[in-house]
Amino acid sequence: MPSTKAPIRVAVTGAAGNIGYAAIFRIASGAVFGPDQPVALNLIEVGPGLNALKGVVMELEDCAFPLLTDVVATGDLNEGFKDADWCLLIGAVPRKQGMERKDLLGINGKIFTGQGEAIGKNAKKTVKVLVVGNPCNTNALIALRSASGIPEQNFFAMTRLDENRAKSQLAAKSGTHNSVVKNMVIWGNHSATQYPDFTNATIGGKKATDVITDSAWLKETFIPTVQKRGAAVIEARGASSAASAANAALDTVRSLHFPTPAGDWHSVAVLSKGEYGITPGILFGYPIRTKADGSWEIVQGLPIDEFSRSKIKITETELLEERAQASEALGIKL
Ligand code: NAX
Repeated sequence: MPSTKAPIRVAVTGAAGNIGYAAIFRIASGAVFGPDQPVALNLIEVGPGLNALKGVVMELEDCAFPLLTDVVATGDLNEGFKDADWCLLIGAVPRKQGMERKDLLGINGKIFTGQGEAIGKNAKKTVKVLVVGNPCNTNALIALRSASGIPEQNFFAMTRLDENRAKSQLAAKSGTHNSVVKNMVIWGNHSATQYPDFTNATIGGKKATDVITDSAWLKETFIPTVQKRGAAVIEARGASSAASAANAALDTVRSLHFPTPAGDWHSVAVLSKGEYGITPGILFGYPIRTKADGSWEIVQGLPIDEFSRSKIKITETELLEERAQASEALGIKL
């Protein structure tokens, strides 16, 4: 019997790209919202991606997914974000050789300004927006500032891939399974300045620092391994993380849709209002708990030692620079 629930409509930009392709079939299969929740997909592409998207739509048809009620494939943002409950903003222009970060922020800034405006005009007022396309924290800030009528707490930037990478590294080092590694915060930016916080992490219910007593490894190997994991994957694969990035995007959506299990949290970047002393007005990676009513809160009161504080400062400084550079490139005050 088909479910009588109203479908959840998910808009995905860059839908024919590597991450998009790895994500949308799992959304359609029920792997994100559950086995009795119908879904509809609005797939958005540009340029040559639009042609590839025709093939993706054929493949979706060929899956005959029982939960998939509707597929819209378009290059038009108004059509693409129409009635969306969720927007996964994956498509972005990659940094090319010789391109300054400021140039990249300017180019992507224009894209995320347009997408934010179209989301404000067309999506449901309750829409939640997850930005994956890099530089994702600042792109999300630009989309948030451009989307009139959508609450600012509905904008997120993805740090979940970093969280998953960090958990996996701690599990390997401690000889445990990654499912028992919990309470991992990725503070700050999804970039090489991010701080994967081992001081608050737990392994099998114990402090990670009591299980892994090699403090030099935690400070000098673990942190850079997580920070530079994306580059290591590119080096090995000849292409950037795609399946693991799609998986992390879907983990993020699931973690924001369903209540967080007691005693744990998940990492995602949200608009800072000064929590943990961070400058307000940047999308900053925090520990988040999703409540039963679907709203979320930042976990408060975690101890931040001097080492952690110095790492958090570095990533905050980078995000403030990104905000200033994007503001300058776009000619607006973000
Ligand atoms: P691909 O180049 O494979 O795909 C990007 C797709 O987006 C292309 O099909 C392109 O036509 C489309 N596109 C570009 N501009 C668009 C626009 N304005 N509207 C709609 N579609 C548009 O890249 P992929 O490997 O899928 O990566 C996508 C983005 O994810 C990149 O910006 C990448 O840097 C970022 N990542 C973010 C991660 C994170 O943890 N936040 C990790 C993985 C990844 O590096």
